[in-house]
Amino acid sequence: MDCVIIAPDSLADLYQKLADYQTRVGIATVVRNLSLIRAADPRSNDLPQAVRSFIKSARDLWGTRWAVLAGDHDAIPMRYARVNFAFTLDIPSDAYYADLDGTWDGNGNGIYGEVDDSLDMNPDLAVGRLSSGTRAEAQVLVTKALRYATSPLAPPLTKELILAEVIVPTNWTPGQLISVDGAVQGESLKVITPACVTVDRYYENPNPYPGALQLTKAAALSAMGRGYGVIHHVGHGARSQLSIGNELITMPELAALTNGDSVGLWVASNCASAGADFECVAETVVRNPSGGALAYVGATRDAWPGSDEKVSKTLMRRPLGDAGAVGLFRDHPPRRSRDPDLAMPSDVPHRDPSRDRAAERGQHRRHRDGLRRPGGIGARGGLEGGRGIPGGVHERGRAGRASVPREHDREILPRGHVARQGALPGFPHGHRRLAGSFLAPGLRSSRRRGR
Ligand SMILES: [Ca+2]
Ligand SMILES: [Ca+2]
Ligand SMILES: [Ca+2]
Repeated sequence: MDCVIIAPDSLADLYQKLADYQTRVGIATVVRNLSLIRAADPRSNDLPQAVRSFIKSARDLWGTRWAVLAGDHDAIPMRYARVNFAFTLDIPSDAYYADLDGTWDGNGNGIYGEVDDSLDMNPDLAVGRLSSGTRAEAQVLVTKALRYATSPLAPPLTKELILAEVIVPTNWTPGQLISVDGAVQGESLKVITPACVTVDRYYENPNPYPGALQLTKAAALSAMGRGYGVIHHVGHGARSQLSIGNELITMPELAALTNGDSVGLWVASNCASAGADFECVAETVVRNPSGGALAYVGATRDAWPGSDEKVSKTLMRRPLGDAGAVGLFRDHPPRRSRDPDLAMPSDVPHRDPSRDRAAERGQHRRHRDGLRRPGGIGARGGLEGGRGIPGGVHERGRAGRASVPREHDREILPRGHVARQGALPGFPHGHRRLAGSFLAPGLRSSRRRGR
């Protein structure tokens, strides 16, 4: 069995259509109901463990190469694993289902992903998520995947869109010194596209890059609505927003995209936009019945400019480099997490530890002490996860246990509300943007820019 689709009982019949198609075209695929998987494995401590045991059995007994989690986080939870960073963080990830070595809780204390748990972190099969909460959403995902597989539109396959803003400083205005420009990553993505691909680039700071166009929200939405085979966003992000220069694109705006069958893969180099433990940007665009995205690769929590670029480039080199197109359920060979190219956030070389400890922890404390608001964005542990499967939401990142909203768990504020600026290189995409949101109004910096 090449592929297993694990689905909540209420959605299994819909995903059976996808399995039937896959099987017909030579990728033997089976749908397994969640309740049966759980009932067959009473010794597992919880549902994620039972699902992972099933995937491991499929891999061992059938040689399964792809596993699809065909439900939202509520039905098939991501595993939260612990990250020790400036502070301890528990980050949700589907990498738990892709790395099948050990238990992810080697010391047996119920906390997953600790250093003491000795994770291998090398994916053993490809895992993606078709994040559907309702039958209507599942129907959209199945329909889009089948239409893409059976009658793809040719033009978008050779069109790539790169949207990149200045990352540091977050409040950048023309003329100001730039520490980290997403356009640099944009250019490095451009040069690895195959010769047959036309790349449209919109940069907040386009002047140094011949051929690049001025990034604005209107230009970005218009381009997204035209439809591309691959769309990159390099910048700040949040669960429910994408930052475009000094503007924000919201989920309702993404839900209103009408690019029809001109759908493709979105690759997010931003914070938290695939935070599927909430309603997120990734889910919004793949669930859009009138367009949006076919698939989305992004972070569930913080993303980091350095590691992000390497993850995105690796992803693009494989599907586009050897086949010329992103194929449904295409395999992306595992990549070792200890690869120095994929540094953990704490390994990003140009971070400032003193800032971490003082500023960040202080922010965290303020946040924890009651300035929380519902909704908002997540953070991500920038590390490879399993492999994205077009047609679904894929979450990169290590994972954590308790769903404790941090300061990342809130919306990005428009730039005018950012209290501090001048973040350091290595700061996650979206983090600094949030600083103002958990300062009490009276503490808000006078340096804010009212743009
Ligand atoms: Ca543990
Ligand atoms: Ca492994
Ligand atoms: Ca969700």
